[in-house]
Amino acid sequence: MSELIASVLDSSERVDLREFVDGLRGSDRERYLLRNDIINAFERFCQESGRSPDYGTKSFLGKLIYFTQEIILEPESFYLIIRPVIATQESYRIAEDYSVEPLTIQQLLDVRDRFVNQFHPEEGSSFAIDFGPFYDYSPVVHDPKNIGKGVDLLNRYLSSKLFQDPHEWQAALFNFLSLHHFQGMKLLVNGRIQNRQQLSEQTKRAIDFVSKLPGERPYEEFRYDFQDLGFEPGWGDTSDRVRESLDMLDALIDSPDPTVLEALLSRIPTIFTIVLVSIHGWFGQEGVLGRPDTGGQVVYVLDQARSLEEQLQEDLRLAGLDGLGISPKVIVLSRLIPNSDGTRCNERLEKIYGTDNAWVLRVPFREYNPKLTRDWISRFEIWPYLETFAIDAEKELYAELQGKPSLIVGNYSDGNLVAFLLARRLQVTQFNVAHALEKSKYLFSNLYWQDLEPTYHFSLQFTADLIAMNAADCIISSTYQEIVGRPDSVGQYESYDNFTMPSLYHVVNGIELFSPKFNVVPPGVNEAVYFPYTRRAERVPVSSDRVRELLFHLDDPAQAYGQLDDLDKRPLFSMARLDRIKNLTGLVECFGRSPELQERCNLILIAGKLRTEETTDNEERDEIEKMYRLIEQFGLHGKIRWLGVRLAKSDSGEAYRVIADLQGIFVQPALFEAFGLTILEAMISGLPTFGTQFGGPLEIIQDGTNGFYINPTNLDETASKLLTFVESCDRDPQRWHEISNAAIDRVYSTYTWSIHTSKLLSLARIYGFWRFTSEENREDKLRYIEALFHLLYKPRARGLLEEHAQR
Ligand code: UDP
Ligand code: LCN
Repeated sequence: MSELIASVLDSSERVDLREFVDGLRGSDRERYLLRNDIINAFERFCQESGRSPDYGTKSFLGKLIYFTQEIILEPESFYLIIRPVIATQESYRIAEDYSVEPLTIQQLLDVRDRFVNQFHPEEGSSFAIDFGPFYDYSPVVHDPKNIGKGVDLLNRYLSSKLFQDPHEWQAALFNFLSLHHFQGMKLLVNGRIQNRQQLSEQTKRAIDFVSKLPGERPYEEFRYDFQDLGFEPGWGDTSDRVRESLDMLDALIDSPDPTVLEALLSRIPTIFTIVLVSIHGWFGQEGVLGRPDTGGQVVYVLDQARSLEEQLQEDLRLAGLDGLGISPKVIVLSRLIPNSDGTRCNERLEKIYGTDNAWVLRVPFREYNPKLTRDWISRFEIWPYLETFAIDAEKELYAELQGKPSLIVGNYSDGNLVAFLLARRLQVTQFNVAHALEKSKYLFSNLYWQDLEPTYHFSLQFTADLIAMNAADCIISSTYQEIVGRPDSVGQYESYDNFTMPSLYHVVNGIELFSPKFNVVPPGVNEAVYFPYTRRAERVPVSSDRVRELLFHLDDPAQAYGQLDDLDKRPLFSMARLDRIKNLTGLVECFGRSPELQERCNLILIAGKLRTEETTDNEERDEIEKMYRLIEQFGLHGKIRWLGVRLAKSDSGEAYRVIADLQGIFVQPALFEAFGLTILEAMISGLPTFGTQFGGPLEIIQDGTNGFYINPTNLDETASKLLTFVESCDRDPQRWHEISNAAIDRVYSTYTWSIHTSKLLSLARIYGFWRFTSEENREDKLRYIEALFHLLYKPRARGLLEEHAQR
């Protein structure tokens, strides 16, 4: 990259760079520009200076700007933070005389501190958090495009260990297989096999034995002969399946290979009970979606719990265990909210619909401050209550499971922290799902953390994130971009690689992005609720009528604001929680600024609430006020309809379909969207979807093929993209169908829960084995993590608790 900088500086483009940077300065001598600002400014610069149309892409400067993520302007010099390839970063100081100097991470963090006036070396250096050394013992992915396929690397690594060091690693495999039992029942290998040598010999004998049996002989019929050979249940339900499994074991011992390792580990029954930790918000099955902090994560976890139970049942049947009375159990661990506002969040246990043995288990926060802890608490305020929650939850889980779970999956920063605390105490495999890392959602959230602290408490959240993501055995991400972004944008996990929390700490190596712990496993969509509008036979006409009435006609001020003047216009539809980042108000403004769009379309929004008195959430209140302001400002009466309702699940599915009946369009205008389940729901329903280009939708949608990207920070451009599509559909109705069909195909081919869960369970078994074989190596990292928890997290959490007591 330094060559590219040299090419700019050694050519006539040096003057262009000076001109561009001077233009950025404007009247401010000091400025901090992020990617979106830089790109917009450079486009403006090219236009205003009358440069040729291809200057932006062909010039050295254009190329340099393409790689530049941040520019920090100081009075005399400036800094370029460049991302030459995914997951790598370089930074340079360019002085007034155009000399160039590379910066170390530590120097860059100091520059950032200086920018916010928090660089005070005379008072001592900053506390540096560095996880780098703890990853030295584990394998790393080399090619950034393989990031997120960690399990492939892990299988290769583990099988090469078996090959290179057969004594030690076969012994590890033998110990692993001997360890398993479920509620007192021994599984897989019994005491008749004493060591790796005997395991190899007995495997061959057992293969010989089952080979002589008829293929479909049920396992129960030869269980006792098999036990004499040293093998217990778990290898298969029929002689064929048992033989297949033992063949894999035999092959793995004699000639280890990653494919066989993966196939064997994925089928041996090591997972029976799973705990999914999802704490904040209102975790329930009815009447909760759209409330603050209550959206896609609840949908994701409930659908995942159902699907996991189903897949585990199938796996245990194939392993020959269901006939022995072994059945799976899935528990969603959440928070019990005593003042439950008409929901079931005050119930300790709630069965998950459509399952045999999946439950929501709710554990209350301890009542340090009953005024607060009896009510819903914003996810930004939850931190002081989590450690004791984990302690109490552990007891409740033991009571429910009569033992410890096989796997704990955390969700979001709070759930992941609790998953870490539980997994550490119980010595269980820990998986993390981020859903949304707030660090990327709120720009400058770390640099200005002190200003934001009273509202967001990011110092606690980011510390919790660092703790949980480093402790996790495996991180499940919904997209590749969630980990390391795209060639031109930083990933959500990548943003934890290095950052400063001025005056609190410097993170010089926050997460190893090349670690095999990262795996992309996208979620699915509940296909019983969300399905294409064309499947008329599965739709219930009275429900369609009721939802249509609600969306377009119902005159009830408690539920709807605004009546539409012209019902023949094409509906633009959106549904989201009313938080700032969801940016529904941005969509209203975009619509308001485009009379042409208003000419052709109505705007219909489903957004939680209509009245500020009904909410205790700050952002929700601000957004409600802003929405009314914008409707007035742009005179949108008669053109917009805002529904403050919480739809039943089936009605929300029908809402998308009713809009699709009218050849409408779904718009997701979030300033940042980690993944975006509404995008999947809209697409599978057959709605052409315009999704934000910031975050997950960028990977779900293929622009122009099965949907479109929008830049919600550029409202006029967004309006014009919508208008172009609407006009093309008006001219040629086939255009709408083309995108609609492609959207449906995209979801069915890539985003289903059955693909998700079979992958997740396979990972749980493989990472469980890795954990078992690397136990000693992990201890040093976990001790470091505990130090951060006790010395950094807990004192701050205690401070927040005291603050709560003052309220
Ligand atoms: N949802 C809903 N009613 C609302 C708002 C949202 O039913 O008023 C549902 C929506 O159908 C989707 C989920 O909540 O299933 C939102 O998920 P998404 O991933 O889009 O966003 P999140 O709210 O998790 O940030
Ligand atoms: C949270 C979010 O903000 C969404 O982007 C995701 O789709 C949802 O969780 C489910 O992972």
